[in-house]
Amino acid sequence: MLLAGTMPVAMAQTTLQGPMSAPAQGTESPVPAERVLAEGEVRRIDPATGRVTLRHGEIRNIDMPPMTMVFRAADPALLANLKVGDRVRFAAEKVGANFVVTYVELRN
Ligand SMILES: [Cu+2]
Repeated sequence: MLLAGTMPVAMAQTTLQGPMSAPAQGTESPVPAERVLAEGEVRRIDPATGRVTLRHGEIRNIDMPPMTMVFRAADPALLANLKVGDRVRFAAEKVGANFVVTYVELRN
């Protein structure tokens, strides 16, 4: 996987998100331009099903107003360090009929 030729390219792309990213770029990248983080509070965790209930603020990338709802975790490991009452910042995406948490970090 660690081909010497591909590594610098991947790294360069991640650093190009700022002022330089706009004009020349086409539609080639399947990766979202930026990760939009929403704020939330953990209300319930169900490790067995990989689901987490969050009371969340506005989630701009999926046009969702604040509410309390259940998300599926993209990876159960995302829930491993969480406990009820934790305040978090997270990223969510709509996948089919489900809303999926793709990233979580604790917020103090
Ligand atoms: Cu919601």
